[in-house]
This record gives sequence, C-alpha cells and structure tokens, in this order.
Amino acid sequence: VEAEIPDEQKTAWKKHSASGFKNKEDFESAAIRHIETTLARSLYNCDEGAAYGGTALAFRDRLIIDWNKTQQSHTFADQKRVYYLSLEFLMGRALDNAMLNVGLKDVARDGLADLGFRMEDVIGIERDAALGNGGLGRLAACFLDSLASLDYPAWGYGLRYRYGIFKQEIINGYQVEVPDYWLDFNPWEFPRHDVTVDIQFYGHVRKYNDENGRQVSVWENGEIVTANAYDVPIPGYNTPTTNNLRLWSSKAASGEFDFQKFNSGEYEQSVHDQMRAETISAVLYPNDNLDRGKELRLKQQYFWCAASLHDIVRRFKKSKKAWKEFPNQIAIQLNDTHPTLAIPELQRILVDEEGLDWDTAWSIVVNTFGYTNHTVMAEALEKWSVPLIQHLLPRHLEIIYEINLHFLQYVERTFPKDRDMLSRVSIVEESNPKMIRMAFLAIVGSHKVNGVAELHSDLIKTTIFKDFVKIYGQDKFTNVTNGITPRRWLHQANPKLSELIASKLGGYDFLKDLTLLHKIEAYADDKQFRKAFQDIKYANKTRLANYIKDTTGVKVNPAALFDIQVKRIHEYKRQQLNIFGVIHRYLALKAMSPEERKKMQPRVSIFGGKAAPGYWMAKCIIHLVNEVGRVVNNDPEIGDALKVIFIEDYNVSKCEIIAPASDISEHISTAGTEASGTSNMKFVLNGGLIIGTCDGANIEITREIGEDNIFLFGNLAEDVEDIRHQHTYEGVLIDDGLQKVFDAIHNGMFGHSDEFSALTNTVVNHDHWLTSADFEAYCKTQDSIDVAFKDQESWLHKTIISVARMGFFTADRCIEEYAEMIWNVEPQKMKQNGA
Ligand code: GPU
Repeated sequence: VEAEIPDEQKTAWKKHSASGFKNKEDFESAAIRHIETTLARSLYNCDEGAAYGGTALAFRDRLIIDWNKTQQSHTFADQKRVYYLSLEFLMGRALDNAMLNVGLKDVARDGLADLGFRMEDVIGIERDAALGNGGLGRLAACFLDSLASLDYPAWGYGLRYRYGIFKQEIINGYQVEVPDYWLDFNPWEFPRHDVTVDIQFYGHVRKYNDENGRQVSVWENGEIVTANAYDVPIPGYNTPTTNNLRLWSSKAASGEFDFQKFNSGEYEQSVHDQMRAETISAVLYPNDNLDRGKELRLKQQYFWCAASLHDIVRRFKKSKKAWKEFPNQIAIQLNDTHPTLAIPELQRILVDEEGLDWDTAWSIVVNTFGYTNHTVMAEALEKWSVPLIQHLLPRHLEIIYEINLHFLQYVERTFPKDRDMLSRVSIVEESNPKMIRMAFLAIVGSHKVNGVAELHSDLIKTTIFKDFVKIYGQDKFTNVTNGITPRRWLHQANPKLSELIASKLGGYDFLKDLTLLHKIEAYADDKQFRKAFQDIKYANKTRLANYIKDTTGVKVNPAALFDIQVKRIHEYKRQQLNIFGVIHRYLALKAMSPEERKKMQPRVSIFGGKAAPGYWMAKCIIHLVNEVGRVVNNDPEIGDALKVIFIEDYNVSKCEIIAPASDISEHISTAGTEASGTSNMKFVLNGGLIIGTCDGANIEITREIGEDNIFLFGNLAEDVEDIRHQHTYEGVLIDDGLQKVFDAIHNGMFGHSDEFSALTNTVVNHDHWLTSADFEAYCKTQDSIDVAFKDQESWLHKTIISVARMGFFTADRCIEEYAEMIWNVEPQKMKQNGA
C-alpha cells in the first residue's frame, strides 16, 4: 500500500504530519488551542471543566497519533491478533491513566499550574466510563491495559451503552438508582462514521439447492439495525503501542428513517422505529452474577457479536489469505458466555455466506475461540429459551441444533449407550420451554476453556463441566488466575508508595515486571523504609477519612483500624456476615465499662457497593448497614471505638482512593462461590491485610504471601454441600452470638424489625450461604485482628512482606499465560517512530 502513494503526496503529508507534545510549552499550547477552538472558551471563562476538556483533548491527540502508527504497524506486520469480546469494560477514568502511561503527568501538572489549576481537581472532573457491573468488567479493562503495555496486537470489542451502570444514591438509608448518562462530553472516543455494519433480526430461513445440488440456507426478510463503530484508544505503559477498543452503537438502518413514511404521514412511526433501534445499545443490564433471560439482552448480545465478527472477517478477507489461515491469524476470547453467539455466527458466515463445507468451517470456529468461565453458580449460568432464539435468530437456532447433533453423535460414539450422559451434556435442555445452555455451546465451540483461579478451575472440572472433561480430556480445560494492572492499581492509585518502591528498586521497571517487587522484602526491617511505608498508609487513610467527612459528614479517626468491604452486594459475598459481626461488636462494646471500652482497638467498618435494582435481599443488606451506621455513629458512649460507614456509589475512581487506605479488607464469600475476586489483590498490593475465606484467589494469595500474613477462617468448599444438606434435614443451628444479634434487630435497635426480617429469616430457614455456620469463626478472627493490629511493628512487617510477594497477581502475567496457552500470539514491538 505504501508504495502506491506518489512521493509528492508523501512529502506534503510528512511535512505537516502531527506529532505529540513532549514538554510543558507544547502541552500548554495544545491545551489552550483546544480550550479556545474545540471548546470555544476564553481565558475569562475557562473553568475546571474546560481545563479538563483541554487537557483531555491534548492527550487524546497524542494517543491518536500513536494509535494510527500502531494500527498501521500491526497491519503491515500481518501477525496473529487477539480480539477480546466482552459485554462489559469497566474502564473508570481515562485522563490520569493516559498521562501516566505516556509518561507526561508531571509535564501536564506544571502546565496546568501555569494556567491556574490543580491536577487533582482537573482529574476529578472526569466521569467514570462505567460500562460494567463489577469484577468481570474490570478484569476486561485490566486486560486491555496489559495487552497494550506488553505490545500485543489486540482489540477489545464491546457495546457503547448510552447509560452505564446506574449511579447509586442513598436516601433515608435506602439505595435509589439514578441513570448514568455519561456521554454528554466524552473526549476519549472517535466516532467512525464510515464503519457501519447492518445487523439482521427476526425474518425466516429459505432453503434451496444450488447448481451442484448443495442445500443453501438464506436468512431473509428480517429487521435491519445498523451498528456504528466508536473507537477508544488504549495506551500501553511506557510503549508507543496504542491498541483499540471498538464499541458498537445501534441506529436505525439508514433506509429505515425513510421519506416514504414521512410523506405518507407516518412520521411518528418512523421516529418510533428509530428509537426502537437505538434501544439496543441504550443501557447496561445491572445484574452481576445473575442471568435474567430478557429478550433485549439477547438482542444486545447478537448485535454486538455479529458486528464484531463482521469487522474481524472483513479485515481478514482484505489479507486475501485462505480460510484455513483464519485461526492462525485470529484468536477470539469470549469473556464469559455473553458472546457465545459469536460461535454460531462465525459458522453461519463460513457456511452460508462463504460456501465452506460444515466440517471445514467448524474446525476453523473451534480453533479460533477460547472461553473464560467466571462462575459455578447455577443462577448465573446463561440459558436462552428456544422459542426466543427461534423468533429472533431463526438461522442461528438451526445451526445450534446442528452443532449439537454433531456433538452428541461424537459423544455417543465415545460413550455408547450412556443415554444419561447424552441428556446431561446436550446443548439443548429438554425442559419446557427448551433452553439453550450457553456454557455448553461455548465449550463445544472453543479449543480451550479456562477458569479464573486454581480452586475455581478445579471446581468447574469436577462439578458443572465434569462430563465435558470425560469427553474432551483434561487438556481442553485450564486455569489462568486473574490479575490486576499495577499501573492503575499501584502507580496511579498510590503514587507515593510507587515512588517509595521505585526509590529502592532504582526505577519503575517493576510496573512492567511486578515480580521485581520481591526485592523490597529486604527492606522489611529497614527503619527508614518502614517509617516511610507507614506514613504513606496513614496519609492514604487520611485522604479517605477526608472523603468520608466530605460525603457523609461523619468524622473518622485515621489512626483507627480501617476495615473495608467494597464490592457488588450479593448474598454469596456475605456482606450480611460482616454487618452482623459489626452489630455483635457493638453489643459487646455496649456491655463494657467505659474503662474497658477505652482499651478496645478503635475500628472503622467501611462498606460500599451496588445492589442490582431487582435484588431485594441485597437492598435489605444496604439498608441494614446504613441503619446500623446511623445508630452506632450517633451513640455518644461509643465514640471512636466503632464507626460504620456506607460509601455511596462505589465505582472504579472511588476504589482508587479506597484500596490504598485499608488495614484490613474483607473477602468472605461462602467457600466455593467467588470464582477469583480481584479487589483482594488490589488491597494487598497497597499494603493492607485480608480477612478471607478459603475461596477464589485468596488461596493463591495465601500461598504467595504466607499464611502468617492473612486471616483465614470458615468452612471449606468441600464441606459446604454437606452442611447445606444438614440444614435441609436437621434445620439450621443458629450460633449463640448471632442469636443475640438477631434479638437486637428484632427488638428494633436499628429501626422497625420488619425491614430486616427477610434477612434474618433466610438464615434461620435455610442459611444457604452458611452465615451462621461461619459466624463464630468470623468473629474470633476479627478479634485476633484487633490483637495483631495492636502490635504495629509486626503488622507493618506483615504488610511490607505481603506487598513484596504480590508480583504473581499482575494482569501482565495473565496475558502472557493466555497468549501462550490459549491464543498462540506473540507481541509486536513497534519501532519508536511507528511503522
Ligand atoms: N463475575 Br459470572 C462478575 O463480576 N460478574 C459476573 O456476572 C460473573 C462473574 C466475577 C466473579 O464473581 C469474580 O469472582 C471474578 O474475580 C471476576 O468475575 C473476574 O473473573
């Protein structure tokens, strides 16, 4: 392509080609130019919002220059690429990340100071890009950061929701959901008006025989919706590589808003059609770890899969390679089962549109896809009703049936006469109505299936996917323990700690090879280092205390033990165990004499997290936390001994303030239910210890940092089923301490007890989540934490050692494992000057 452009054009282009700023002068010039011309502001009406806008646009210019070079270089290099399909990308803010990744935050800080602004205020203007619910979406965001930082040629594909996860307000102690309209000013996206894909829904399948007597299927007469591409540049840390996140937005197909309807007086109908089409990408479903089977959600899934695959196939076809090269050029990773329709969609493209025979097409499909599972809980495993798919995607249903037929024939050959096995593993569940089991389809259509922590990957092999291990063998199933990006979660969230570490390690190389952290273990007894480390923790706690004061009015003492649990509110994550434990502590404090109380370790119990709008029990937990806070925080007898805080609207940018400020954080899911957890990693990396169950990545964290440095408690995954059986046949045994807590609630200590009866009744009736069975161990462990925290010298030692041993949990290690075991792709380092 390069050779075809005449020299004169190249010269003119190169003379004026944009280049990024490198110093303060050029930054100021770029920012002011944007403030004046792009934002139409002047010196006299440049507020913080405009300063943010100008700064963001100046950095966007820089990113897009590197983006162009990266894309060009990846096209020329013609190497295998990775596509990460995720319905959620919980990105948070982009400016701070962009400044740090391109290494120009200090330059921008000085420039902004010249213009009369403070960096922290400017950064704070940006709204989070909150296109996700929780861990699954944040993992996708961390993976994008690592893919770019390690120079992998990779794109993310997602949906451009007009409304991300709702904003949470707490009104009178109850959660209220407010829509998150985040797009009114978003400088980080580039609309690609020329990149559109028409997506079909409904219609029917027509069959005919072609001239060779081959049966051909045509899916026709459906409704068409257009997908528009919006590109978000993803800068790597300390590399020119800038990858792409392509988000699709839905619009009525251009023909749809037509003048015929307008002229025939159907204007309203035409506007209605337009709005119906736009509804597809309008809103993120706010459920975490729950499948609700809504038609619009299925439409979202197909719309996004079909647009992404069309884009990928279009790019492949430009290379003029043979179809059998497809899996050598392209790896597609499915983030949970949400993108599973990509499997029948690729098969449809290859067979119906490109005329490949079924088996050739299917081997391409299987070799292209990898599937990551994120849960073993039945309520979160996706199923779609056959009538719904029949109606919306008639050709895909046929293809799914045919995939199942081939699969079941294979199973029957391998395990003759095992009828039970056939019905157990069938992609089609023989229920009424019949259901398509998406996880099974994802397994059958992928060459690798992975879980997200060791225990979880073992559990999927021995429980929900057991039969598939028999059918395909062990090798198809693997583990990639989750990780987090140390750029955002250490360097950005905790710049002082990052700086301290860099001062001992002789630079910031550890941000790209986190195992280098082990070298700070040598400083665990170094007086100066320890003092600096401790001061940083205190400053971070003070920062959070100020935030709490500003937002809730409650004054908390930064010298108290900060005990934090922030994550989606879910019964399996057991915030109820935490708040019952807090009440237990409160009752104990109330029973003490003032002298005794004085001797107790002061504690601040901090909660944060959203409940899905339809999840009553989770909302009940939020209400209880807020009511307990109201009572405890206003109890003059208690004072600093205990404070209970609920942080409203927990999100990524708030986590950046919260994660560096913990002494203890809670990861206390019922054993066997939390696939991995990733906030556990964030807290330890920032010098906090953990109270946790033997679940998810807690187990590997323990192995890495040592069992003396973590507070584990509770029943083990292998015993949970038996205990639940006991509950069913012998009733639930309510722990004595927990009974006192329930009595206090019933007596109205925290407001009308009816408000909380669902919460206490579920424990008494079934206790599916083992709240009572684990209560005593939980409280005892909390008491031992008080004792341990009193010995500040030894506590400090534990936290430093733990940070030093967290190298394994970088998302960079995950990406390298995926690249080697699942994708078979290599990094593609660019020359500094681009292509
Ligand atoms: N996860 Br399934 C979500 O955040 N949402 C979901 O719908 C499902 C899983 C989480 C897991 O709960 C968490 O344990 C894990 O660390 C995370 O995915 C990333 O793998």
